[in-house]
Amino acid sequence: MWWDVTRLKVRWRLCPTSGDLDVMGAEMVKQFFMAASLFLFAAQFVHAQIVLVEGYVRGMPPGQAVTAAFMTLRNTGEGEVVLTSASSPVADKLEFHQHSHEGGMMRMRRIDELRVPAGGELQLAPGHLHLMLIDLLQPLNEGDSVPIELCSDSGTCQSINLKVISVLNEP
Ligand SMILES: [Cu+2]
Repeated sequence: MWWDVTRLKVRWRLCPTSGDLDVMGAEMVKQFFMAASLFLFAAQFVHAQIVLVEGYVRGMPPGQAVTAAFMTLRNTGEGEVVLTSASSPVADKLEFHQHSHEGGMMRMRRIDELRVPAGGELQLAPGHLHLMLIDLLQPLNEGDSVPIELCSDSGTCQSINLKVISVLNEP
């Protein structure tokens, strides 16, 4: 970044206007870059604003390849957070799903993103939105802690941990 400032200063010098402008211009450029870097620094924290209120992973009988996770996420920031992907070491693939009733049948379909409103909450609950864990790589036993990484469209990811609750003991 400072190299860029130096280069701009040199360019300014090539300008046919007076030397005073040269110094002032360079100072303005320097201040602009300092302000821009501060803004970028702050922007990274603006997106680290999702808090896990509660949640769990549904424990399934042995041999099941898929299960689901349910949770309440709170957005403590002032901007909407759009989650676009999730991953976990316990499953090959994680997808955001939505349940729907079609012709009396309960179906689910994959959705591209989850939107957590600014200052609000998003609920993932049985029969509604959920996080699907596909192709489980290990058995999930009651009480196990499952790390899950949630990533937003800004490229920021954050980790949460959810306990496994057996489908038999589900709240
Ligand atoms: Cu699903």
